Amino acid sequence: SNEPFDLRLPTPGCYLDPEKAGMDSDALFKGMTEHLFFTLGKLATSASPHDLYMALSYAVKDRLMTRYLASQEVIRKKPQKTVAYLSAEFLIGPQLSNNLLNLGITKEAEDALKRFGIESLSTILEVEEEPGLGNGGLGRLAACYMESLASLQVPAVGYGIRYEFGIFNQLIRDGWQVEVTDKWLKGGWPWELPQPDESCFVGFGGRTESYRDDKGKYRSRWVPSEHAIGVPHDVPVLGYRVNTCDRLRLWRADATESFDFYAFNIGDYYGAVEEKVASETLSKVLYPNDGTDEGRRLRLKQQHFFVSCSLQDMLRSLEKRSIPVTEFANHWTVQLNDTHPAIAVAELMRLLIDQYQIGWDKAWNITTSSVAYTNHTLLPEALEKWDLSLFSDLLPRHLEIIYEINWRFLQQLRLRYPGDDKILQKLSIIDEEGSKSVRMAHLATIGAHHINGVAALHSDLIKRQLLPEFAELWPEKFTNVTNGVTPRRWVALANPSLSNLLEKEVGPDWITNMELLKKLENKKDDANFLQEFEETKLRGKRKLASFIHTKTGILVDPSSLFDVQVKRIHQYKRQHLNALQIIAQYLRIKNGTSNYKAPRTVIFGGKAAPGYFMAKLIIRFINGIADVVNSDPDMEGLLRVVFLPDYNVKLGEIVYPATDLSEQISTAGKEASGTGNMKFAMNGALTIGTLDGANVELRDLVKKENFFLFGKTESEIMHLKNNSYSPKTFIEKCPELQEVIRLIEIGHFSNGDKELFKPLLNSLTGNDPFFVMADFEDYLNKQDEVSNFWNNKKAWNKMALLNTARSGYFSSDRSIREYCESIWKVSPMPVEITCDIEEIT
Ligand code: B1H
Repeated sequence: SNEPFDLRLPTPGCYLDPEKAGMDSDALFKGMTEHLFFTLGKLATSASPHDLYMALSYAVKDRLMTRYLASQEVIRKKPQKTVAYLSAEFLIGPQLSNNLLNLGITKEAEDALKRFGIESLSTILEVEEEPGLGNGGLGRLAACYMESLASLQVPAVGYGIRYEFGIFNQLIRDGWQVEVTDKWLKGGWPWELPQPDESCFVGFGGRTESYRDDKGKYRSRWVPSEHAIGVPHDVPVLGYRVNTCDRLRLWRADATESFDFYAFNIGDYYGAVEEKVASETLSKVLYPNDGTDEGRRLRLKQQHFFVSCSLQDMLRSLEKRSIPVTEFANHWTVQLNDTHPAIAVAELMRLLIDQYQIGWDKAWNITTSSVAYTNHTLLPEALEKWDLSLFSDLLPRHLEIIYEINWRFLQQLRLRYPGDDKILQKLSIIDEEGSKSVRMAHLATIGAHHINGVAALHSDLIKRQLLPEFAELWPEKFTNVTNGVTPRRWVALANPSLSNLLEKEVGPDWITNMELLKKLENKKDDANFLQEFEETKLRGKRKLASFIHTKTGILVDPSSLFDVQVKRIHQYKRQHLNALQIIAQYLRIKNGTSNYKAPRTVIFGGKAAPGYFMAKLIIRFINGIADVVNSDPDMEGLLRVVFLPDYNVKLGEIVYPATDLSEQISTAGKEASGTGNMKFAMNGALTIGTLDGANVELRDLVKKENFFLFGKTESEIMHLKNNSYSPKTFIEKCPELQEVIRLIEIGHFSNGDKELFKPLLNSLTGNDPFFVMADFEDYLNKQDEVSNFWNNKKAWNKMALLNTARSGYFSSDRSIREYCESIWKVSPMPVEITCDIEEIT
């Protein structure tokens, strides 16, 4: 057409209107308009949902900046101890909804969106790509902790890696898991602030040499053969309705030189870019193993890369404020999220000694006063060990330092246990058996002032089984901090209808003081209230049902019992125990012996490590069962089985509010804590579970009559193990189990293929390493009890309500307070903001 094109520019908005501080819907609308136009180069008239997501996100990020800068200023002006949370994983999930909630401008954003013709915020939230920078519980815990730190107004930095590719996306093809690269940055990610001026150099390889310093003293120094540059990308982490905005500082690896000019000059163009390619692979991809240490060279490089950048960054922050580095421990408390960053012990020593010329004893004192270590697993396959040859190849100076730490430590042991060489061998950082290796858990334990487990049982097992001699040596170092999850994401955001009800009942403060939910106990016999409570659950179930239908084509009935197991697929988590139980129920329905007046929808979700054959076979097994069950008319209205592909944070937000029964069925003694159990309970699900990890504490809190307990205890499992456990004896005692096994054997769930599930059956009937057969019968009986309870809706709702009411302990605010008081010795530091922009510029 010949209509003249209107070229008037949108007027820039004011982000610091003293009255509204830019938080009203007009200002948001203006901010979005500007970002659409200037940042994204789009016209409002043709903007896609993704464009609008980007525009709104940029406008919201703008509104974080005052708090973000003010929070850093506070520390600069009035130095105070800051938490450095070092973690190879931060599974932060979608950012937009969380920032809107914490800023308190969700409603304003909805109004602004309406002016672009978008009626529901969810249309925009749905297109957000989540950064999958973690495997599972450990990475998600780090994210919950950062959110609680900010909400509690504690100065903190989360240090990690900006993986270009996060945890793979999972597809299900013919029942099998297929992994697809997670290109989360492809559409642009509006939440990060690259800070190239604060980049750091990191060395690798090469050799050490000795030299004489100006005082004539012999010293050692490292001459690396390779370098990379770490470029920090900061993600603001705003607390709930406070001014504290902490940050995640994620390092991206760059090459030191884009070209090797020598190679370039002699005409080797491809060789010239090779080094660049090699160093950029450093932050390329997250290792997807979740609990198996592969001992890969690139993984050790990643660990040293982000740890070195982070420690240099902390030391530099002292220099910038003219604080002597000897004061390090008064300004930084460094938490190691498992041993993945444990090289920090050696790297901090190296930086202090080699770069800052501080003597050994002083450096050791600084290191051990600032570093603490959280252990997250007892599983031997997850305990990191590095081959000595690989280690000395990559980090020769660190190995020298580790030898010195070890020598001094062993001297101490020799005094305490004269002539006991066994204990020296057992506790040494260097494992001398076979091909020698460096034990990272020992390095972390020796270098840390505190070691904590993540649930009471787990912390106890660390002392009794994992590191008993260390615990005897330093009893004061060992402690427990039971995990927690943030109620902002896992209740307020995920479950708005429950949140409204909670607010109506106990007031809005439950979001920051979950113990207030105890007041709900008064309502446990109030039929009307229980009805309303059930209604919130139904809303969640309808939403999940529609999601399931869209993603899998399976129709499920929202009034059936939603029985859910979502978590990484692992043999110790025993998804196959759940699967076997489904087969037993299927058989009962087939035989007409079922007590299933209680229709069930059993839902699974979770990724398997790409190289973990058994875990992948378990996914195939579940899908085989789902195919048979869902296509059998006899199962209609009684049983449905769903495997939800690509379980992640976003999907979790749909699943937790929709669950009636939470499956927490790991072999006792194997799950360090579990955190899904907490999210389910807060959202009013009942748990069927073993006495493992945090289940123990959950059951104590909600009281035993509100928890479906089954299975052998940790000590019973130990007893079986030490008395040549034989699964056969349990199978022989249980005819129903024999039937289940026979049905699998004849290929009933594999289109007649008798080979497909043989490895799984062989494992279960052979040595059954996770005691599935030993717990089967008890589990099946407990599931019957669950079904009976389900038919008494009033009793069920009461139990569910009591779970929500009593789950406040599992708020990550409580966990973080414990870390602050007993390990970090830091206190909150409120951030004041005036609307005078001069103040902060
Ligand atoms: C947990 C891991 C883990 N424990 C190695 N250990 C990894 C180990 O990629 N790796 O190399 C990744 C992850 N993750 C989990 O931590 C525990 O199994 C859970 O029980 C616990 O709740 C969670 C948080 O503490």
